[in-house]
Amino acid sequence: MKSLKFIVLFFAVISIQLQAQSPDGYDLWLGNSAIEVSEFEKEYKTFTTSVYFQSDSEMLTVAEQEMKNGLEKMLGQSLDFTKELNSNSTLIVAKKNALKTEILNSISSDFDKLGEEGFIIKTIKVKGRKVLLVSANSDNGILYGVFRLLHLMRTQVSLSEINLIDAPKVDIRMLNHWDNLDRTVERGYAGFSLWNWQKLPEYIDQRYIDYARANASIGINAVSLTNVNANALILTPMYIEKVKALANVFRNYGIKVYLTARFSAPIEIGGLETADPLNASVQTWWNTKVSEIYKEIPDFGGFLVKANSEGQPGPQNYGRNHVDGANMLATALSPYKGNVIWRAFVYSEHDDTDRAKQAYAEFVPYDGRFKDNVLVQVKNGAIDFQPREPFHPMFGAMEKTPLMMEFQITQEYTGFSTHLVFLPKLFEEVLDSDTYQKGKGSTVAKVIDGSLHNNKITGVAGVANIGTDLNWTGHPFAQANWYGFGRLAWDPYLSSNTIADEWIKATYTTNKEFVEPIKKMMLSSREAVVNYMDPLGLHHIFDTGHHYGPGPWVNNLSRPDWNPVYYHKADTEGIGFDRTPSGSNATEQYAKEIEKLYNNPKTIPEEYLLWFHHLPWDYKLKNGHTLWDGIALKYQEGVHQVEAMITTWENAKSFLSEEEFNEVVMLLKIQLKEAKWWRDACLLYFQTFSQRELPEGVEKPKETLEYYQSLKFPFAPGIRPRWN
Ligand code: BDP
Repeated sequence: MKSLKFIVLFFAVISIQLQAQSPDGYDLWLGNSAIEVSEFEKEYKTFTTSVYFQSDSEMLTVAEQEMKNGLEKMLGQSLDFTKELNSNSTLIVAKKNALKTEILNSISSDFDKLGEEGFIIKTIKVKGRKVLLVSANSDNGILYGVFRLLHLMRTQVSLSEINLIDAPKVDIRMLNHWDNLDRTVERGYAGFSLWNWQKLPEYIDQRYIDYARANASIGINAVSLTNVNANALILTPMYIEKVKALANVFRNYGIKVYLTARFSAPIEIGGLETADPLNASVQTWWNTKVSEIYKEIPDFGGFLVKANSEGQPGPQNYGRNHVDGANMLATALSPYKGNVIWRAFVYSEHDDTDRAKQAYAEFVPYDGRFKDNVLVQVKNGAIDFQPREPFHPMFGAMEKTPLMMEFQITQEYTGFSTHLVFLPKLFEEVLDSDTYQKGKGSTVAKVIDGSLHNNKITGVAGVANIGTDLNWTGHPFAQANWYGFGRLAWDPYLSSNTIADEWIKATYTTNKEFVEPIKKMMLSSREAVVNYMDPLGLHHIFDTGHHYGPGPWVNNLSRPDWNPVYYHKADTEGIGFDRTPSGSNATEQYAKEIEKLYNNPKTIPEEYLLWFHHLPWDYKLKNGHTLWDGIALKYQEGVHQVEAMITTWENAKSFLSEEEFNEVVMLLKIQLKEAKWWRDACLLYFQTFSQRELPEGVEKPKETLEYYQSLKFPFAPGIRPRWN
């Protein structure tokens, strides 16, 4: 009998564990199922015996529904939500203004730390009874508190003594969708655009709601819907109505909508002859356009603008500058408290100085001249979202301009949605970098959250990796990059370790035997991709156009700085881009401390070596290897790291459903094949210059260089379309 009971219990536990997973990945880290049986189950059930939820606004009604659904699914029982706060309440979710004095007295000072979006989750004593309280100053804060509470339970955190006060450190936490109106997604590897323009505004796809819920759960509060390579049609009444329908869905989840503004829109859809920002009729056109938008979308966020960059129109077409352009749009938006997010991703075909220096040269002289509602959006590095880049020198150079970080969540240069690469590790590295702008400790995170320069407005943007794929992001582990981006935008000081831990527990299981090795695999995956694509500071050696696979040999594109040979500069002497005073002197754009460190190959961190130095093939690395051997061994190490990832995943099989297991195993096997491709293609090509044998331990390439050079991928996803 006893053993029968045990067997029944054993299967009950197993079945609950299996249920806890969502094999198709649609539910993301939010889960949609019962939580694992745990030591805290009783505690959670006690706290949720009688729930009071203040739901006197649309957003709070949505939050209440989220909470009820979430709790009931997790706890596997229906719950009693009351309309009255009474002496039986075990969980109270209410804003400060709805709390009784007896509760308020014990926590009132906490509210000062919450601002508009923060929340408190705390166990308090009411008449000798333990009560769990979720509170905030605003509806938004409650919404975030609700999602955090659900997350804490899903990841099995004890609530019995909880005292969590959390508020975002950054104002605008934004996804940039590079989605075209025909639903293709530039650099998108997870299907088509979520925005079904054809059926909008009438048809509201459930995915819009699920998308908004996922974003709110990690604190994302802004989305720009359209490609930075913009189409002016989005600003016409027909599309504004569709945008309004999306904004109506997102509003209840605390998300504001932004649009990309094509600078030449006054000509293309306005019938003007010019888009000159200093022309009065152009300013009037934008003023009117903005007022039309706000009439429909009163909380419209503003415009994201790519101007005079890669062929996009901009103020320079009229002999004006970035300040003229940004301030003109800022003037139109400022009566409505809208913002201009002006991108600094510029490099010119008429400028033959090092591309890495151009954005700094173009923008830093304008520091202090932008209007208050302008943020300048800067990519994390000075070239273009490479697997590793030193931080962009603009982050240490503009005191009077709010600089918004632009990360790329979509994996344009890190193996598309095919490779498992945990990007928060990259984001963290950038945020932790010290600019030395105001002495030691002036990290990029402090520039971004405004604490270094006391900025009035702050922001972080990530180029989205989301599409119509059933699991949203293509690779199941690419969900962790969306998740991690949101968490870091909320708190740029979070560690990638914490983020990986949270994500694994919420998405799969809290079982240590699974969590620890998988976390290790995720945390090492970013270094793996650097090793098998771009070791020791190599960069931009991707094949043309699609950026899928290696193309270090490409040398025939119309602009020098589009060619990989421009970046690695390999010759019979050596390899690397000299950015010291003997070369382009890009190092002078950094603070003295860094400049000195980076100018010397002996003191520069070796991961940036060939970014800043052209060195002989026999140059001795810190580990005693020659540069040639070191490069080859790094490529090989990257391959080994992917092999280890496969072993880790295979060992975790018992925790996964068959679909979950198989999907990732197949992807990892492609990743391994492609890591070898990168290694072999790059080493064969660089060997034509180094004229040296591969060192011991590096596998011999299976194909010839000519073979790798002959590979073509005309239909690789995400290729930049000819949009105009
Ligand atoms: C590059 C992409 C290109 C984008 C551009 C940008 O290859 O598709 O349009 O950045 O950020 O990374 O504007």
